[in-house]
Amino acid sequence: TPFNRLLLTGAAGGLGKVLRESLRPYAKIIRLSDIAGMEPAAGEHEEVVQCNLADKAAVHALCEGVDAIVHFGGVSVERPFEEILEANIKGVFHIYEAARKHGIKRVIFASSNHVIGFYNQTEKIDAGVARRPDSYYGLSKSYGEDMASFYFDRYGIETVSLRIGSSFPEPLNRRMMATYLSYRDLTQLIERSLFTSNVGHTVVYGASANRDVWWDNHMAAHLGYEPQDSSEVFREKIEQQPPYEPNDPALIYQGGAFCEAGPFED
Ligand code: 15L
Repeated sequence: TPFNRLLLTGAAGGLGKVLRESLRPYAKIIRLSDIAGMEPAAGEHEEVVQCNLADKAAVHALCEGVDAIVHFGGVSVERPFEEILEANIKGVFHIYEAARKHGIKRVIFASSNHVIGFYNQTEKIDAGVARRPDSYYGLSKSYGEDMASFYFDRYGIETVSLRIGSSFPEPLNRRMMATYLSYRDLTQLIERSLFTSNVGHTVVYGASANRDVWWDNHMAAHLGYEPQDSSEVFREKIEQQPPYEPNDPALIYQGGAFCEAGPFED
């Protein structure tokens, strides 16, 4: 196993629970962290550390002795700005500062399709387009990508930013037929992101080999990501759902319902 110790943040989350198991082959020890409680360590190969990403000193301690960071922690849906600021914006800064201090050379950042959510579903975009964040959540992921870019240019810390579509056991609605990313394909993306050399700051879209394609990954070809799954196997089931109304953002925008979240009044 090439990595001695991987840090996985957000280990109590939907994807964190999956990655806790599926990343096991890639490191001798996985250090698991979350603000929420987690299942206790299942053996010598796990370390469980509860940690608030907004707490700089705690994040610095968390990163001690770590070889690479898989950063899936933070708020994963639209919320008032103040909450996003703590967990996602301060959180990602603390992660990169800790990476710098501890000499950690590689970060895998769970970005999101919501950094480009206001593109129309009729547009096919690559990783080079201007971002069009659809929410405070999307803005925080956009900021995280800029943080990754800065820490590479300034300090040589490499990042792969995964613009994840919709990673669930199966697509939950018609929009997710295009954005679906299976757990198996997510795991492959992380494996490629950990083991490909000279990634600099690479941005890659996280979707399976679905029929309808909004995203073009030619700029991340060096990762060699080859999705194995497709949402097609769920089509019959999903098409039993009523069609969207013509003005539903889930039919218009890549980011779907995030495009109409808020405003949040005090
Ligand atoms: C995300 O970024 C969210 O974390 C996830 O819960 C889904 O809503 C996903 O995007 C999506 O766009 O489907």
